[in-house]
Amino acid sequence: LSGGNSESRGALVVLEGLDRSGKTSQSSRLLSYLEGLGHSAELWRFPDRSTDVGQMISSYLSNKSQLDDHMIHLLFSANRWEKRSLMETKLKTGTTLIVDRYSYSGVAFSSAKGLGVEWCKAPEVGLLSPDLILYLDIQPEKATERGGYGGERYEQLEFQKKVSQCYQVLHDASWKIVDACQPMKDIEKQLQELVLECVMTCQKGKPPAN
Ligand code: DGP
Ligand code: NA
Ligand code: NA
Repeated sequence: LSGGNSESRGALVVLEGLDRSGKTSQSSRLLSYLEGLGHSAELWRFPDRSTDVGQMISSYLSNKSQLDDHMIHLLFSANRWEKRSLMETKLKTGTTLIVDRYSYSGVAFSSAKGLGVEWCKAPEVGLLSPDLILYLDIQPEKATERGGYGGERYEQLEFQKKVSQCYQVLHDASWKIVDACQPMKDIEKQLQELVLECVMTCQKGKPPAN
């Protein structure tokens, strides 16, 4: 059974973690894995820098523009909202989405600047809820050792320490925490098992969280 079954839907799988935690390379490995098994899957990432809003975000991240903390928070959120209906269509028609960062980055990075957590969460309400949240767990000090940061606005140890603390406050028992300091192959294996189980459950028609 595949996309033709109206009960069958794709899974919304989100990867979260600090900068340099390995989300991006693990996301593309997951995509190859699912495709290799014959599943319909796509790799998405937020911020999606290809849109007009995404370009404003990109310019802010590369320090080419300065924006009020609240405003950039809302732009990141808008960037998720502008993809919401396409996201819903893909999931409904049976495509699994592996998403590199989502609302949790929004809340963790902005609350790390001192904005209130509840204020940060508000614009995210109504976006689709993930079926699975994978957190690639790494100490901020360890992350900095990984070939250095690319020089974007948030890629600084002191700030990443705050983001790490904010993620600790955010996550609940449903998140799957994966130790990002294990050998790459071991991380890959653990992620594959978690994602495959989730994909199979969604295929069987488990109702979406919202
Ligand atoms: P990436 O393209 O995954 O390297 O993300 C770019 C940077 O933006 C990274 O430091 C994480 C941060 N970021 C991602 N999403 C959000 C968000 O919604 N709000 C804020 N404030 N920062 C975010
Ligand atoms: Na980054
Ligand atoms: Na990334």
